Amino acid sequence: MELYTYFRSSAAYRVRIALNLKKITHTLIPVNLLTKEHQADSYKAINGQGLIPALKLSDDRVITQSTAILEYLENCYPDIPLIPNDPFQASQVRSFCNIIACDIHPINNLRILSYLTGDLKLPEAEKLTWYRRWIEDGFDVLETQLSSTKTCFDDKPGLADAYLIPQVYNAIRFNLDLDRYPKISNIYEYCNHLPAFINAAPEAQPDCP
Ligand SMILES: N[C@@H](CCC(=O)N[C@@H](CS)C(=O)NCC(=O)O)C(=O)O
Repeated sequence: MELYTYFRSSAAYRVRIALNLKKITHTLIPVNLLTKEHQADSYKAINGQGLIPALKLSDDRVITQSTAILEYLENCYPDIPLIPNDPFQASQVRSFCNIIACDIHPINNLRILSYLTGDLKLPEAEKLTWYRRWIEDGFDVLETQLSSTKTCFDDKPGLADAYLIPQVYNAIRFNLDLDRYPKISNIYEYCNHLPAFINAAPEAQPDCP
C-alpha cells in the first residue's frame, strides 16, 4: 500500500506510527504542502479534499481521513491490535484520540492558520496565541485522563499514542510550555525511543529537508 504523506503532517504522522507498530509494509509518497502539491488536480484525484494523508491500497482503492485509515488498518491487520478488546476500554481510547483529532487538530490546521494571517490579517503573535490556546485546552483534559503508565493507556504503545505524539511534536514546534503536562511529557519521551515512533518522526522522513 502507498501512504500519501508530508513529513510535518500530524495526521499522516499518526498513520505512519500505526503502520510501523503493526509492521505493515508500505511505500511513502511525499506531497509537499508548502508548494501546494496537495491542491493540484493530480492529488485531488486521489483525495478530493486535497488533504494529507490518503492511503492507496494494493488494488488502487483509496481511503482518506486519518481516522478512517486507522480504523481500516485495525480491522484488516488485527494481529498487532492498537485498541483494547474490551468495548468500554476501547471507547476511552477513542474518546482520548477524538479530543486530538476533532477538537485540537482541525482548528490549528495549515489552512486555518493561513486564513487567520492571510484573509483576517492577524499578526503572527496572535496566530501563535490561537494555536497554543487550543492545544492547551485539549492537553489540560488529556493530562487528567492519563495514569503514570509508560504509554497512554498501558505500558504498550497503541492508538492513543499514535494520536498524542504528533500533537506533542507540534506543540513543541510552537513553543508550548510542556512543564504543565508531566504525564504527556513522559509518554512523549518514552515513545520517542521506540523504533515505530523514531521511524515515523518528521525528521526521519524522505521529504524532510
Ligand atoms: N481530518 C483530516 C485532516 C487532514 C488534514 O488536515 N491534513 C493536513 C496536514 S496535517 C493538511 O493536509 N493540510 C493542508 C491544508 O490545510 O491546506 C484527517 O484526519 O485526515
